[in-house]
Amino acid sequence: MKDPAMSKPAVLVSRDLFPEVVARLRQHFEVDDNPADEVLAGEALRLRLQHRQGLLAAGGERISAELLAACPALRVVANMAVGYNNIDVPACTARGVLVTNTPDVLTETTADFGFALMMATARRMAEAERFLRAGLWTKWRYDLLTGSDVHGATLGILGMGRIGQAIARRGAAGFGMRVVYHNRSRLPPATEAALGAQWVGKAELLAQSDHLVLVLPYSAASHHAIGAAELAQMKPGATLTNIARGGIVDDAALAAALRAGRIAAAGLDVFEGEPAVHPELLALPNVVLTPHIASASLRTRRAMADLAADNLIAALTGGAPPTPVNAELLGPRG
Ligand code: 8YV
Repeated sequence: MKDPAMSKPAVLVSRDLFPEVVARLRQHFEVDDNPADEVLAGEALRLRLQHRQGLLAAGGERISAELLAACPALRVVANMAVGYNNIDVPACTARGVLVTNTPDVLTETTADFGFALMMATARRMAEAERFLRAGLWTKWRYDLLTGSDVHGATLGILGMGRIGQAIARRGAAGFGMRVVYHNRSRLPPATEAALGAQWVGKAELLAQSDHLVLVLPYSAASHHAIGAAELAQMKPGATLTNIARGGIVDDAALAAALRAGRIAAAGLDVFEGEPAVHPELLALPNVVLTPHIASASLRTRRAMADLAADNLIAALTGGAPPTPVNAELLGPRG
């Protein structure tokens, strides 16, 4: 019989992942992986996670207090994402379960995508491509698919963390945009000056932005931060881009505003109830839709997987996890 004291910790890798990363984990752990890439939730997740010490949560699995209660051996949840609204962090902390995330490695890639989605939205690129592929391009017209300018326009950013700041830099330095932002905590004046960004109240942000980009974390407080009332305060020709989380925008209210021409267009990488997409959004021409891929460059996804693995390995082998969320569980360091 195996001596349990000698056996490796057992971990679950919730979704199919880079084989090299799974192989590295196997050097340290008994790994239950998921090459079939089955989406694990509810009972299926509970059965796979029960009796395991670690989870590499690669697909935004929901980690609830109820699941934690059913998995008393669990010591660490390494989330392969910077956002961790899928995890009940206070419940994890109460049970001594360390939570880690993957900040920094995805900042520039995600900012690239946010800027690209905003540009595609302003310049109607998805609509233009559909038009061409449908064989509708038969002649030049002065107003064919005319959009709104990005250069020189006012870029509004709601949420000014690492990714928001990286988008601000692109707008100010690369496109001569005036950058306004709203965030609960204001940046230090020197950081604002370096970014060329000005703090404004939320109402001013809505009223002044030509292109509003959402980059704030999802929480009960940010649920429907953009709903009918907020959309009504935006400029009629404005665009709205959401690369943050579904649920920050009221998708039904957005669809109504787009249908009514209340704002010009929207670019959405995240949705309420994704991967389902509100049917009215799917039917509208003036919305660019992408399947939650803002961090999806191959290099960045590999860096995210590596960082999640580093966190899992450190947490279960007595090391210092590089990016803890509930760092208070680690006690004083250094
Ligand atoms: C992830 C993300 O791909 O990091 C995040 O918060 O939204 C994405 O980079 C996604 O969360 C995977 O579950």
